[in-house]
Amino acid sequence: MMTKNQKLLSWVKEIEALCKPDRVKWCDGSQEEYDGLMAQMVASGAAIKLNEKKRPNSYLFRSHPSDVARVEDRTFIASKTKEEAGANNNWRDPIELRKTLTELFDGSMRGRTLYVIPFVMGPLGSPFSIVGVEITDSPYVVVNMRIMTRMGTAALDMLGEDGDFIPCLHSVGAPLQPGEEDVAWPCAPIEQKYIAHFPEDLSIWSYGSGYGGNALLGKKCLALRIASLKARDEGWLAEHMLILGLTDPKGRKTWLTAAFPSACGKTNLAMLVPTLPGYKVETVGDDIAWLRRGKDGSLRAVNPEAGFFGVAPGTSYQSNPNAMYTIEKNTIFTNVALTDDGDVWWEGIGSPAPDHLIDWHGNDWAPGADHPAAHPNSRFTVAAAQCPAISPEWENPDGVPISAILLGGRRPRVVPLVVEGRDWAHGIFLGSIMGSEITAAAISDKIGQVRRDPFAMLPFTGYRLSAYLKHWLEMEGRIDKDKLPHFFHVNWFRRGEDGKFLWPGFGDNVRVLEWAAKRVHGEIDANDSALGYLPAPGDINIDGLGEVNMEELLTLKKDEWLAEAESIRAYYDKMGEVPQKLYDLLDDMVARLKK
Ligand code: O2Y
Ligand code: MN
Repeated sequence: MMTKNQKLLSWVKEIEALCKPDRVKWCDGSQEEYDGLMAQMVASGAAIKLNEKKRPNSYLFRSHPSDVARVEDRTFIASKTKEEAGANNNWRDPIELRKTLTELFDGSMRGRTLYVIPFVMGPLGSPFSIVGVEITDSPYVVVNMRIMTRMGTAALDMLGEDGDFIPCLHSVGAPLQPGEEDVAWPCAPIEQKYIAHFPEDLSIWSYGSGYGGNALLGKKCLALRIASLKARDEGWLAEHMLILGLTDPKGRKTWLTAAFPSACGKTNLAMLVPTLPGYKVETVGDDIAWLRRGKDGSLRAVNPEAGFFGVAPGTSYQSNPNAMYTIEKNTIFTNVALTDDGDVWWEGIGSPAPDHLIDWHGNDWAPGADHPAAHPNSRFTVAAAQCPAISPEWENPDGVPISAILLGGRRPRVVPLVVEGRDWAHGIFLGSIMGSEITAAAISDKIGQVRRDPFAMLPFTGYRLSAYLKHWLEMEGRIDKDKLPHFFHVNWFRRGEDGKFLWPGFGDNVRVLEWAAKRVHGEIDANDSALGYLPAPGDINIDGLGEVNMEELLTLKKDEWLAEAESIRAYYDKMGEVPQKLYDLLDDMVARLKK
C-alpha cells in the first residue's frame, strides 16, 4: 500500500466494498502509468493515438453523444436545508441523495478497475493547497487528472499519515456483466447522472458521466463548489477567474484576475499576445483562482490547477497562438475531428476543413455536412507548464499579489467596453450584475438568452448566492486598505447596429488592460458615471486599429440603464436576502441616471 493514512485506507476499503470492482489500482502519477493506461485504451478502442510526427504523444477520445458537457440540471448541492443551497443550486436532501446514490454505486464498478487518484489542487507544499482523492472506474479520468492536477505519490506525500482530504467518488455508472464487452465511452443515461456535493462533510459523489467537469472532480466540483464553502468558512475566495501578469514597456508588472462565464474567452485572455508594443502577458491560470490575504496584506492568488481543459473550436494561431503552441504535443483531445493524416481539426482552427474528416461521432464527414465536425464543447487537456506564456510565478506557493479584478460577460448591447468600480463594495455590485449569453458549455434549452451570472459563479457556488455576495463584501476587511484591488467591468462582445462586433478583442484587449493598469497605479483620471469610472475620450489607445466607435463603446444610454436597473432589482428580489449595501448601490445608480 502506498500510504499509511488510516482515513484514506478505510475510505478506499469502504468504497471497494460498495462498488465491487474487479481490481483496485493506486495511481502513482508516473509517466509509465500514464503510457500504460493510454496503450490499454488504444488497444480497447477507447482512444486513438494521433500521428506521432504531427502531434507527438497525443490522443483523441470520442465521448458518447449524450455525454458531452457539464450537466447543470443534474448537479446537486445537498446541504442540510434548501435555503442554504439557495435558488442558484439544485438542492436535494442529503440523506435521501446519499441513499439514492448508494444504491446506484452498489456494484457500479463490476467488471472494471477501481483507480485511487490522490491529487493536490494548488502548488505542492503551498498553504493554499488542498488534497483530494478521487476514486474512479474511468481510465480516461485518470489520464486527464494527471494533467489537470498534481497527482499520485507527490499528493500522498503531502497528505501524510494524518492529513485530511476531500473524498471524491466517481463512477461512469456502467457495470459490466461477466463476459460483457465494454464500449468506447461507458456512461449512464441522463436521468441517472448525478454530480452531487455534500457540504456537511465536504464530499463529492459523481455518477453516470465520464465527461469534463462532471468527472474530473478536482476542477469545478472541488476547486469551486466545495472550495467556495471552505473559503466562506475560512475567510478566503474560490473564484471562477483566470490569473495573469501584465508587464508594461517600462517593466512594471500588474497582476490581475478576471471572471468571465464559461466560453467567454478566459483561456484566450489568460494567454493573450499583446498587440501594443513593449507589453507582455504571462499566464498563471485560465479558469480558477484561489484568493486570500497574503503575509504582505495584499490579496494573493494561486491557480489550483496544473493544466488547461480548453474549448477547441475557435482556438487558432490567430485567436490564441499560445494555446496552439501549448497543444502541439502531449495533449488529450476529446470530441474534435480526426484528419486523414492522423491529426486533429475543429471549426475555427484557422484552416479550411479538409475534403474528408472523421467527425466527433466517428463517422465520415465532408465540408457542407449538416453538423460540425468537432463538437462545439470539444476539448484539449494539456499541462500548463507547456504554455509558452506560463509565468515563472505560476507555482509560487504564496501566489501573486492581485491589484485588479476584471469582471465581464457576453453582452451585445447596453454594457460599455470598460467601467471601473468606485471602491470595493461598488466592485462587488458590478460583479453581482454580470450577465452573459448562454452557450454550449452548459447543457440548457436557453442558448442565446442572457442570464445573470454574478462573478461567473452561478453554476459553481456551493451555497446561496446572496451569502456569497455578503462574503465578498466582508473580504474587504481582510485586505490592507492601500492594497485593495480595483474592479473593472469589461465587455469585449458589444455589437453595433449592423450586428458586427464594435471591439476587435483578442490581442487588442491589452489596450483595455493598459488603461486598467494605469488606473491601478494612479496615472490617469477617469470620468465618473452612473455605473462607475469610464475612460476619458482618447485614454484607451486605439493606435493602428483603424475605425473604432469608442463613443458607442463607452457611452451609457440612460433609458437602457434604467431598464437594466429594473432587471437587476427584479433579479435581486428573486435571489432574496441580497445585502442592503448592494440595493443601496443600485438605488444610487438610478439616482445618478435620473440626475
Ligand atoms: O463541459 C465541461 O465539462 C467542461 S466545462 C469547463 C471546462 C474548462 C473550463 N471551464 C469550464 C466551464 O464550464 O466554466
Ligand atoms: Mn470555467
